Amino acid sequence: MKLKKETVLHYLDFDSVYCLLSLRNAKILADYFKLLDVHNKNRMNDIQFYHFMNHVTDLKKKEIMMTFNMLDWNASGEIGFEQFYMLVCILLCSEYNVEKNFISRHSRPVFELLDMDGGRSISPAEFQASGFLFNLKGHALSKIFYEFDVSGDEYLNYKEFKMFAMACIDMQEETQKQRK
Ligand SMILES: [Ca+2]
Ligand SMILES: [Ca+2]
Repeated sequence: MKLKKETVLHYLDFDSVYCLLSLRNAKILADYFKLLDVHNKNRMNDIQFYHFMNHVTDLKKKEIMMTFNMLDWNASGEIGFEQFYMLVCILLCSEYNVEKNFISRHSRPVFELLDMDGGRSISPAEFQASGFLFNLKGHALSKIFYEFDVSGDEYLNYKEFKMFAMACIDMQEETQKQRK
């Protein structure tokens, strides 16, 4: 996943260590969310979401809709600002190549995001399907999965996922070294 050039998101001041926006910038994003929220419901539906994502990212329709379904975990057909905020932080992480930082800093919300069926564990299919959000691909993904599935039941529970999230700190440092 990549952000398109010169989107509104590029004007936000992003803390790439904590993978969060400053309070002031979170407020700016909240105002932006209100602008997109043409129905004045404090919510965003899948169509609005599609247009926003299509405008700022290179994701295909299928991936955009999958992202929406992940964020809309209770299948209400809408997402709120909290989910939108998290999504924007993930988008900015991919822009600054700190996706793994995000996973390590926010392991609980990421776990819940990836656990699409809400079964409190991540299946290989869920892990594979959501890899595009964090720019984790194919072979590397399944290698990671089986490395951290310590119990060998072909699911990552939160404890196992947390170990992966912690290992992400080292993986992030590796990535940064390679980029230098
Ligand atoms: Ca699951
Ligand atoms: Ca397991």
